Amino acid sequence: MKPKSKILIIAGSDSSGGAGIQADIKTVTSLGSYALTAITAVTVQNTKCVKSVISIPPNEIKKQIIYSAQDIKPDAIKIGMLHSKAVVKKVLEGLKKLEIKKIVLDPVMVAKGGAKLIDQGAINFLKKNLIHKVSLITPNIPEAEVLTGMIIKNKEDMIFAANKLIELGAKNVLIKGGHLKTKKVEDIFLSKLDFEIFTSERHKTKNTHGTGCTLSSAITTFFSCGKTIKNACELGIKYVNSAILSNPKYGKGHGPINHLNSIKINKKFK
Ligand code: PXL
Repeated sequence: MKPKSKILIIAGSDSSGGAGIQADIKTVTSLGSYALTAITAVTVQNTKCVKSVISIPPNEIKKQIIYSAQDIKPDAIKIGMLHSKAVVKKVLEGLKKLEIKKIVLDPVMVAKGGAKLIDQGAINFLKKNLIHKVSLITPNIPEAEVLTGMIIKNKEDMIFAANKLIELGAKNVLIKGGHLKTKKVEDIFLSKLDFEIFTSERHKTKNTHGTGCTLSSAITTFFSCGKTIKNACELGIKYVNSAILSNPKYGKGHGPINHLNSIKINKKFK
């Protein structure tokens, strides 16, 4: 099988393998595309907590983006953890050189165990300078609250927040409803011309580490292959739900999901 498309992933490393760039690469690969990367930070963590975070020098991040992607031209870009204003700035400089149109931004802020992965300067700068340049932004509820300055308690608040993000310049918004205590999970998709609520079953498990990274990478992969951004969101949500359902129950904390759920393993390798 040949890769269907090429995706550049700009994100941080998660040593436990469940989130961050590891989740991104596994997702892109499992969905049949080729992943190239620019690593923004290295985290030391397991399923229970984040021990430490170190930054990659911002100019090295820009160089990874340009040097790799000018040689192997990506069809789309997924952006994850950008922890400082200097990093956001250099990523923007890198993106300007590449001129790729399909970009999905997951505004990563906090790890599952509560560790902060971004500083306030980066949030302000990202709001002003990055949101309007990407095709889609995929905040969860706490991230949407930070970006809009409002409290989100229900579906109506989610829709209001999505409108606020469109006012801020976002082209397409997917606010993920997993953090609300509703029976079903409702994700809100909004653009200037379109609105959709994607409803999924809520699976009772603590093993949801990396769902945000996985979803945004899955959406980027489907989008890169020619699906509309809305359809890519719907397909990405389905992939994440199957990955949660078949999670391998690894680790003592918030375990990873099963990125391989889309692959039928060749019997010869069993
Ligand atoms: O799930 C958000 C996330 C993104 N990027 C990195 C992470 C995490 C969560 O742990 O470690 C590198």
